[in-house]
Amino acid sequence: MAMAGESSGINYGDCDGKVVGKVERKVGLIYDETMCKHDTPDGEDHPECPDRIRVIWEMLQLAGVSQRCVVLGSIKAEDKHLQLVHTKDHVNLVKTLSTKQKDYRRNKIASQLNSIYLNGSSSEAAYLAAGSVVKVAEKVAEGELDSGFAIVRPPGHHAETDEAMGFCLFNNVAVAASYLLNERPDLGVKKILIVDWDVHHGNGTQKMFWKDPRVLFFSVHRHEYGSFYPAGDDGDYDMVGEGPGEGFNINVPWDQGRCGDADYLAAWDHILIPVAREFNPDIILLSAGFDAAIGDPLGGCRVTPYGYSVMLKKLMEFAHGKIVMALEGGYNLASIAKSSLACVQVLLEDKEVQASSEVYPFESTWRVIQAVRKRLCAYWPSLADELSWNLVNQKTPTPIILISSSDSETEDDAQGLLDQMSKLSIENHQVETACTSWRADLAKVDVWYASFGSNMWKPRFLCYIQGGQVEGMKKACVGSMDKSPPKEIVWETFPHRLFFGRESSPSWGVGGVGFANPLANHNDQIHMCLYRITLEQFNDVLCQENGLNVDTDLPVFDLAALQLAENKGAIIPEAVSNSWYGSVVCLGKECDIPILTMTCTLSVFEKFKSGEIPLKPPAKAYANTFIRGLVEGGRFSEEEAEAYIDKAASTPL
Ligand code: X5A
Ligand code: ZN
Repeated sequence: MAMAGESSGINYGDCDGKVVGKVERKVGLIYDETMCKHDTPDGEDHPECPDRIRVIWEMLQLAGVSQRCVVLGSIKAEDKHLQLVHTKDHVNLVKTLSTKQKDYRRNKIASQLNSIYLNGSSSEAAYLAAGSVVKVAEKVAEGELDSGFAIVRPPGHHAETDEAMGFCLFNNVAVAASYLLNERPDLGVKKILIVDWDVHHGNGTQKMFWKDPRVLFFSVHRHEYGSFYPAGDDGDYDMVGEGPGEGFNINVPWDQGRCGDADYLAAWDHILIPVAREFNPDIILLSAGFDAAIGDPLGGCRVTPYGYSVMLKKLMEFAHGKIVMALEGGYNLASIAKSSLACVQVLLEDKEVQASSEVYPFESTWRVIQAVRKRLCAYWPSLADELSWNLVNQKTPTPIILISSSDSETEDDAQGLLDQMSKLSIENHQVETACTSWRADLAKVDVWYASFGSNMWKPRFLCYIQGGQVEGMKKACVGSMDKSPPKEIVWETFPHRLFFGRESSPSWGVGGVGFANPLANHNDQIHMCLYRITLEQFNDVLCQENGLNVDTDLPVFDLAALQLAENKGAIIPEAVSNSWYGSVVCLGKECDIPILTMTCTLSVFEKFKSGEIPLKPPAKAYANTFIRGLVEGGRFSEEEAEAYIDKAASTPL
């Protein structure tokens, strides 16, 4: 097992002086097939589908994890507990749904609500979902369990005091929080931290504890200036609570999709964790939606199971690890099953979390984090310090978890199940349509991709379009989604500097990597091979050149970026801003079509110039591809090509 005691924080039972070895934590689980009966009335597909909780449960069983947990029976919530946060009318409405004789009556009710469907079993499922979260919370608060996960549906965090919305009928987590605070003073829970990592804002929960300082509500979500569901200003960072609750409501509103582990962990490290340390909760309730997961058809973000497990692990240092997870959203069956498994494994403390440093938050992430810190630092002094320049300009650790070989076998089995499950999933189809829509638009626009490096050699460049691996390449390229060859190829010379830096490249191994000076200089000459391709293909080339997956649901370099690059001469697309070729430079136009190349950013160029990053001559195999490209392209004789490369490699900047 990859498990070194020191950093894992496991209960070693050594608090009374004797080391008794690892004591497994008691983790409670509730799952009940009855909650699967809540479904669309006439069987149409809907992302919030019964299989969501089924696949999570099956995954936990298949991985042998549920067997190590305490499995509890579900239970219906009591009306008086629901009424701690909901009106009598709302509770009655949900209660009487099942007594309605006909679907059309329920359909009428549902049609008056925002994003709600109802059938004859919705009421029972809603009562079971809320009651089950209350039950797990009670057991964790009592100390009978260390932590727990209520695998429930319908979800809860959008449900408001008097209104069902956003697939939510009762606000399960809010009912549980209010139950602990108001009905069970004997349990001594005085301060509750609610963490809502569902990709949507927890508008219902926010309102229910708006003026309550006993509940610190933290929600991180896509906001996009109020355009993302549930649209409006409620999820903005200046919504901090009111009266005695002022400062006890924290929103981290992403202003773009695509956020991933690095972005979420930056919000953890620079907002949530320092605040949690000050707040010092007695228990943590987690609105655990998995719709920020990579592959989610509604969320568009890219949090991995590792990301979730690190976020959870970081929360376990508080409240003696008393954490109650309640499922909220999450609509890609494979993603939610894997993410749930990763989380339960963290609750069981059987994985060690380690940091590496390969992925960075977006620039906009730092902007949002700084705005939140500034708005809330009056209440939480630990947010007052300015984040260091180094931090916001440089890398943030990416989490990885060491998985032992025995673990990965189970994961392989689980993968098999997931493969089967994903065939049943309607979401896959939706993912595909979301991913392909931008492609159609960008496929209509042509650009020249100007290559000054190994891509001047045509067979090498074709790998980026058609996929494959040529001589000397370390690994195969997947190619572009559009495999049509370049429409035209021309050669041109530009007033930029060719130089070599860095140690090695993933495709060529050890040896310098070629760059063009991002700025023009009339004493310099760089020889370029221009391929006329579509803007869609250019995106895929840009991704492959920077080691990103081409299968992105948003373009890295869209029409707006093209416009900016044309006007300003260069732009740094956010998704590649920390990569080697992080800057897209527009060198002008040819036949009215913009000429684009990719190179290092100006700030990296400055570091080469100052010597902070050393120049490195190209390795022989790498240099040969330049020469081959220049010669086979008819630009130079072999001697001329060699002289050109030698000069670029030996002249200081
Ligand atoms: C719980 C949850 C999402 C509602 C989206 C409505 N709800 N378009 O994820
Ligand atoms: Zn959601």
